[in-house]
Amino acid sequence: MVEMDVNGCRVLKGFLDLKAQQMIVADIRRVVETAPLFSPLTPWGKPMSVGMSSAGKYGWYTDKTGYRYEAKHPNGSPWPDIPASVIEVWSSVVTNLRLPDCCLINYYKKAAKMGLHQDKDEQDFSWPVLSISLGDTGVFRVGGTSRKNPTQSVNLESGDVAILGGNARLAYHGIDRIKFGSSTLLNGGGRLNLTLRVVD
Ligand code: MD3
Ligand code: FE
Repeated sequence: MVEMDVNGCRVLKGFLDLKAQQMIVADIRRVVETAPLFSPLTPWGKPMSVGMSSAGKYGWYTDKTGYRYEAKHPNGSPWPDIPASVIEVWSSVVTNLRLPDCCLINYYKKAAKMGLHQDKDEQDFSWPVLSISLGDTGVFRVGGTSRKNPTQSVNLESGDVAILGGNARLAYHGIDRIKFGSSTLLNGGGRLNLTLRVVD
């Protein structure tokens, strides 16, 4: 395991071994059977290129009304529990004093990307966000707290864990592109990213 600092983001390269990655993928497959992936509409009415769902007390959601957390999937069911295999990563890297309220599931196919943005729909920015990357490599870009600040890029590969806390918590960040076919972890390819968040 190698630890990197990318503009204040801690990236733990190779944190999860293959067995741990496979366990988490199996658990997330069960989550999306109950809470299917969907492509939320941005406030501008354009569907996101990333497939999304969530587990936990809250799920992140967007439509013409704006960005927010919701207690239910758009199908009306409560979100499934966050799998223990995923909670385990949070407890070992962040703390076991408070557990995350949301595990946002992002699924990137070949052409999916996520533009530079800040994560600020949560109530308390003193809690970090933890990210788990699975499957194909994503080219991740992170800057500062102003859109004008310079950015750095790093490849997020399968098994990498990133912790976004402190000054980096409100950094602009995004996924420029997916290196489709770079991993064999997911049948059908693509990239799965899980972000664990304390919401309220
Ligand atoms: C830096 N997801 O869901 S994870 C998101 O790979 C999101 O799917 C990306 O950005 C993905 O909001 C990036 C890494 C990440 C997550 C949260 C952050 C980086 C962050 C919050 C603050 C700064
Ligand atoms: Fe984000």
